[in-house]
This record gives sequence, structure tokens and C-alpha cells, in this order.
Amino acid sequence: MRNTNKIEQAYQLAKERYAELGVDTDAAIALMKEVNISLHCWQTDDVGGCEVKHGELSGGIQATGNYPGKASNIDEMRADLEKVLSLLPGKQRLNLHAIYGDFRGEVVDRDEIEAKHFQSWIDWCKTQGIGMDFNATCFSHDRAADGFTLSSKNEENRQFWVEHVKRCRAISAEIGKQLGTPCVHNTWIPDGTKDTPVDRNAYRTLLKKSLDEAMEIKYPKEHMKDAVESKLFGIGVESMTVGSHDFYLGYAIKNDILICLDNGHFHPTEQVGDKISSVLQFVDELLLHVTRPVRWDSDHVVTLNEDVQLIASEIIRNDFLNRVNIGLDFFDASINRIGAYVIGTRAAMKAFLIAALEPTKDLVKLEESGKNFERLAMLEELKTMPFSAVWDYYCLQEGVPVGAGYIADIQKYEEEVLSKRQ
Ligand code: RNT
Ligand code: ZN
Repeated sequence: MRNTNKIEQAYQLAKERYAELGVDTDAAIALMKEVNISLHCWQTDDVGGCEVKHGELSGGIQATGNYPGKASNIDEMRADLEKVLSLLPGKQRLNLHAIYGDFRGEVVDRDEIEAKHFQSWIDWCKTQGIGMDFNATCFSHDRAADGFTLSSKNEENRQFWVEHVKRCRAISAEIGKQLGTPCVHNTWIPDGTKDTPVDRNAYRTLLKKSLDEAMEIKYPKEHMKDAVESKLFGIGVESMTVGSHDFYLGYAIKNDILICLDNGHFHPTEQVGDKISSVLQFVDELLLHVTRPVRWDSDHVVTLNEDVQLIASEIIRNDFLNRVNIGLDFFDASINRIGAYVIGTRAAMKAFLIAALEPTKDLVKLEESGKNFERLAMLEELKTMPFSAVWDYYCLQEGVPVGAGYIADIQKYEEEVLSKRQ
């Protein structure tokens, strides 16, 4: 009780300080209703999946670490995700990869999957009252062993992956239809070469052809939306990635679909936050994979850093929340996995709340009148405004642990549930 009072008192003081800058803290909190982050299911089990014939993780991505307690079946995944959801304010979505179907002991290859294999996930989302997004899984499979999928010169393999993506899109449409909120289907492929290739053009021509084939059937936008995810390089794929940013940006614009920007997929000095207002001049919507690259596309847990802050600020400043679908993409196997989700999702949400607490109009006025010292000064001062009092109050209102309070909850879950797993 005493704590609750302190949080409310701190909020009142913070509210007054922000009001002096013309910022309405209640409105900022209200805006958080529209920030619905899609939780990538693959942090539960280090991108393992539920297939009976389980392929080793491949495609130039890596989950490093062997912290005990990872989920090893759908029930454990759902229990973990429910724990995560219970520790987050606001409403999230689920982002599922195709390898996480409910296959019930049956060997179902990627070119055989159907909506029925995902029905129990759809039902689970219904019970949680959340939407769902979906991804084709074009890696960790024999037919991707040579490093090529949709751009493969092996026609049998190429067609196999086209069929997989086709099916994933049909499944996505069914998901969106049943849940009453569009399902974003993202296609990312690992295709590329370790060393300098000669026939770059042929691979890109094949990728374009495969995407055209896989996306031939159009679905209503209320049911599903297509996204394609670009990348600069992966481990073992350092010299050329077929699905580069130029390739997919062109493809997305030409075909009126979404481009997915993963902030681990660019040169380290490039900022995805800067790309948003460029790309949205030419496509209706974006998908984001918010992550934290450390020296490479390492997919560390998201923290509240300047990259994420710029992404959130650009979205809020320009009122782009209804054009940007926000997903997370990290997989850290070296720490408590539920903790990883909660830290990463909360960090991304904090970035949005901070963005919503900016007196943007006044800053633009300074900028337009050439008062650049004043602009920089205000941007610096804003960094140390009493944001945490607003965040804590938001968490309190939402009935989730305030501040570091979630640590104890996760420790308890580890003791009671995770430590008992094999
Ligand atoms: C890989 C891409 C891709 C994957 C997931 C598992 O570099 O970022 O989004 O991380 O599909
Ligand atoms: Zn990604």
C-alpha cells in the first residue's frame, strides 16, 4: 500500500514536470494501447521448433549459450509465454515460425503443413485475447543445406520452398480470419554465399521468380499481409546475400507488400530509425524486427539504447503506429529465457513511452527557426526527465510488476518450473 502511494506521488510530480513542457503524461500512457509488440516464439527454445524430424539450426543465425530450462514442447512454450505476458503491461501478439506446428508426433514436411497444424496455437491466442503473426521457416532443413532455398538453382529444392511459402501464406490468412486481426507473414531466407560469387544476377532472378510464384494467390488485407526481410550478411554467408535490402525494397514497392527491417541486418553505423520515413514514402506498411546486434547480427536481448529509441521516436513523431508492425527478433540462450523476453519487450515499450513524452511540436519549432543549440539542449534535458515515474505508474495501472519487481517473479518461476525440466 505504501509503495502504491509512493508510485502515485512520484507520478503526480512527474506529470507536473512534463506539463511544464506541454506534455500530457496521461495521453502518453493512453497511446501505449496502440503499441502491440509481436513476441517471437523462438526465444522460448533457441529457434529449435517442434518438428519430429528436427533440423539443426542453420542459415547463418546462431543461438549461443546453454542456460538450463528451455521449453522443449508446445505446452512448455505456452506456459512460458503466459508467464511472459503476465509480466508485461499492455497487449502483445504472438509471432510463430512454421516449425512450431502442433504436429503431434507426426512427420510433416515443410511442403505439407496445413492450417490444422496451427489450430491449437490459434485457439491459444484466442484464450489470451491476442493476435498472431507467422513466418515461413526456410532454414534448418536438408533442402537448405547447400545454403539456397527460394533462389536455389536446384529446381526441385526451389519448388519445395515455393510450396512451403505458399502454404505459410494460406495458413496466415486462416489465422487472421479466425482471430479477426491481420496476420503478418514474413519471409526471410538465408540464401547467399560465403565467398565471392560470379552469378549474383541469376540467384536474384530466381528469388524474384520464386516470390512471384509463392505470392500469386492474393488474400484480403484484413486476413494477412506479406512482408519480406532483407539482410546484409550471416555467419558463413559473408560475401553475398541474395535477399539484400535493395532487392527486397524494390520487390516490396513494386508488389505493394511490406518490407521488414531488422535492425541487426545493416551496416553497424546505419540506423533503422532513419529508414522509416524514407521507406514509408513508398510502401504502406512496415514490419520491424527489433533486436540488438553486438558486433554482428548476434540477436542479443533488446535494451533501451539509442537505436531502439530512434526507431520508437520516428514512429511516434510521425504518427506511424498504424503503419508499422512491431516484432522482436532475439534469441539469447545464455540467460533465463523468460527474463530475456521480459527485459527485451519492456525495453522496447519504454522506448515508445519515452517517445510519447516528447514535446515534438516545440522541438520542430526550434528546428524550423534555426535554433539548433536550443534543440540539442532540449533533447539532452529530455533524457533525464522523470520518465521512470511515468513508466512505473503505467505498470501499476496495468497490474504488472513495477520497476525491477519482475525479477523475483521470474526467479520463482525458474525455481518452481524451469529448474524441474530435463
Ligand atoms: C535472420 C532473420 C530472421 C530470423 C527469424 C528466426 O537473420 O533475422 O528474422 O531471425 O526468422
Ligand atoms: Zn529478423
